[in-house]
Amino acid sequence: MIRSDLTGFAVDLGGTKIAAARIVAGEVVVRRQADTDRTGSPEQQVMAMFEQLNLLGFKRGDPIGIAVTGRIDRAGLWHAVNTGTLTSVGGFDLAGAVAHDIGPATCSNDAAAAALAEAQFGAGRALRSFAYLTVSTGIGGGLVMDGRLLTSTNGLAGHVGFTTSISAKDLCGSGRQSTVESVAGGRAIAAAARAAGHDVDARAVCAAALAGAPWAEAIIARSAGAVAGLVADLAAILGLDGIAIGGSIGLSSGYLARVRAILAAEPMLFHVPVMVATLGNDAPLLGALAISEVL
Ligand code: BMX
Repeated sequence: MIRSDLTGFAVDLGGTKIAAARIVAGEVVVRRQADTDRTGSPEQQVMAMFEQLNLLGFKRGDPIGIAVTGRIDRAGLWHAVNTGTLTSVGGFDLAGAVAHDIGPATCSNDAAAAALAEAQFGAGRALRSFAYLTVSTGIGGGLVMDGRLLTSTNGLAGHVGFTTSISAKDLCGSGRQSTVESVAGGRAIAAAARAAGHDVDARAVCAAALAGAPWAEAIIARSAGAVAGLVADLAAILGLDGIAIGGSIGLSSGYLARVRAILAAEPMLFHVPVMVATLGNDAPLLGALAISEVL
């Protein structure tokens, strides 16, 4: 796949924001964003996608890719893994509804799409064993081995945020205890801030940590520590050549440096080059459009 061949539209529906873009010759030329209604029905989520696309000038039949938070199984059914993030999405025929309301489109997980884009056009180019991690509302991931995105029948492959962490102690919205996501993701960061008496979102906690506020530094250090542990675990499982970190928290100033510093304390064998996702917030959008060639 050549990046400049990508022309069309893409949607990235995350746990906090829904982004839509018009892509011309591999570049995002117009981008729109709105808040995700986390409690909305799946039908309402599809309508929200359609509204954003309409405003971008999308017409039925234009090439389009859709990436969403949550797993998409091989039958095209969409399920929240963390039911605290999307409260009303469980086994919905996303591919069918999109085909009916918007037009035929490939639907994929947001982090899997981003992983593919980073592997083909970004930080993972030329790496044989590559992973992408998004640190955003949740902790998502995609694994690309020998140029192939790892997929599974149930769509759970790559959901690395649902592995466990020694820094975690809470019950995750996935039903698992002590997951990486339950301590490191944006919702966990905001909850920890609330518990510390600061009713702010994860982005504000990142900014406060950067400015040196001790309460915020403690929360972000815990998140980065859990992500560094996950990186070392992935190194052990896959022998990674490199791992790119994206997502609104992962891309925030100082976050990657914290992950690298904590990873440096692990034995040498588990050190993996940790890179910034070079496509930034465009990665899931470009991947959503590119992935139709793969799935
Ligand atoms: C969660 C999970 C993943 C997703 C990841 C990042 C849900 C609803 N989401 O681990 O499918 O890839 O979050 O997504 O179960 P985001 O919401 O942070 O963009």
